[in-house]
Amino acid sequence: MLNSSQRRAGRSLLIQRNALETNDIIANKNKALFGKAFVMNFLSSPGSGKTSLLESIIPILKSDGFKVAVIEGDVETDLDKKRIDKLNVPAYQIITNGTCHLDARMVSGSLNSLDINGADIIFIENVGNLVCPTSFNLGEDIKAVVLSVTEGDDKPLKYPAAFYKSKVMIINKIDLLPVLDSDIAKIRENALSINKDMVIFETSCKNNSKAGNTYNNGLQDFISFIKDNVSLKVSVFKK
Ligand SMILES: Nc1nc2c(ncn2[C@@H]2O[C@H](COP(=O)(O)OP(=O)(O)OP(=O)(O)O)[C@@H](O)[C@H]2O)c(=O)[nH]1
Ligand SMILES: [Mg+2]
Repeated sequence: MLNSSQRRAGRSLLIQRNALETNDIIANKNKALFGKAFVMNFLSSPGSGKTSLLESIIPILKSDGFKVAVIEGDVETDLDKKRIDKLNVPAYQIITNGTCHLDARMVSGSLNSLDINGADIIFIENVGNLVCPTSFNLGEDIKAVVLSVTEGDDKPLKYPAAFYKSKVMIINKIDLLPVLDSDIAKIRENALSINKDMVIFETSCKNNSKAGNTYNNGLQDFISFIKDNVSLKVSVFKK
């Protein structure tokens, strides 16, 4: 016989399971609406560089002829959308009013206003948080986790779901490595111990050429990965 707190815990688990099942149903509808567009859902801690990555890669994708749209998620502001607006691509800001993640219903609502007609790529920037966003499928093709080198080598071990569920990891802010004791090899090793198939890129969104730095900023490799996935999505969509 269950006591009252066990019954309460059971009810709460049931509610959570129903919420996730409902979320999955809406996510599948989103996926259908996304059509042939390749959709990437960016997860990360606050400030790892999700918006900066978009600012760095979208102009290149645009000039290569790709049609891009962006769905921004933020707890409180539309500051990120304002940054994306400067790139002249369709963008929509979801403000969650305190909720720590995007869910499929919020993304579904954004599709009433956002022009995704003919889009090749839709980027979704989730709320900065390495925990809650991992539980909610939005209808994306892949999740991409961004980890900046300032956050510490141990983060894949401490927040495993974000790394387990992401097909790709972008290790960002590599321009800062000379002033940190961060170990890229350790970040890679820890991430691969959680997800052995993870594709990993090392990037910098800062143009330090004036400072005489000669590192490869890694963005071209990441862009090639996105383009390959656009082609793959189109070929699967045609079948
Ligand atoms: N040095 C360096 N700074 C970076 C890099 N990428 C982003 N930044 C800086 O990091 C800060 C946060 O970048 P954002 O792009 O706003 O990060 P975000 O992940 O979108 O942040 P939230 O949306 O608040 O979660 C800004 O001051 C950026 O200029 C990088 O590659 N190198
Ligand atoms: Mg941002």
